[in-house]
Amino acid sequence: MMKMVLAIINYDDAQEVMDSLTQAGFSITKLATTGGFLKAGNVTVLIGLDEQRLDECFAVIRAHCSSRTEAIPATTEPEFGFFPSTPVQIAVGGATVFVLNVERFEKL
Ligand code: 2BA
Repeated sequence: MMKMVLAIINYDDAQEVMDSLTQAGFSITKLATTGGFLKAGNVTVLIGLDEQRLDECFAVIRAHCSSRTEAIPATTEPEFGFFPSTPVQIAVGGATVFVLNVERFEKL
């Protein structure tokens, strides 16, 4: 049965992930996307594949997406004046992966 993997990947990891997926013989489509929280560019990769290759696909993504923390400036309220903001640590990297069932697949 065919599946669609939708992988949201940190911009810095995306090129390596895509190169490795292509090298492993997966067909992929890259979408330039933006995270709602950080409002920074990330990459969503669409991968249509047979479900038997799902584990292999996850292994390739996992191998090239390292989870790490990054400091982002906390938002300050203007009415309190211009105090330097304390950075907040958030987790970046890794991948957010959805697997969807494909009802029909045709190349026309
Ligand atoms: P962003 O929305 O820009 O989120 C980037 C990172 O910020 C998240 O990493 C998480 O560590 C943190 N974060 C997000 N929302 C937060 C909140 N309300 N409070 C505190 N920290 C928050 P990830 O969870 O690894 O997500 C990476 C990117 O994957 C997200 O970028 C978003 O584009 C996408 N994503 C994650 N979960 C999703 C979901 N359930 N549906 C659709 N897209 C999702």
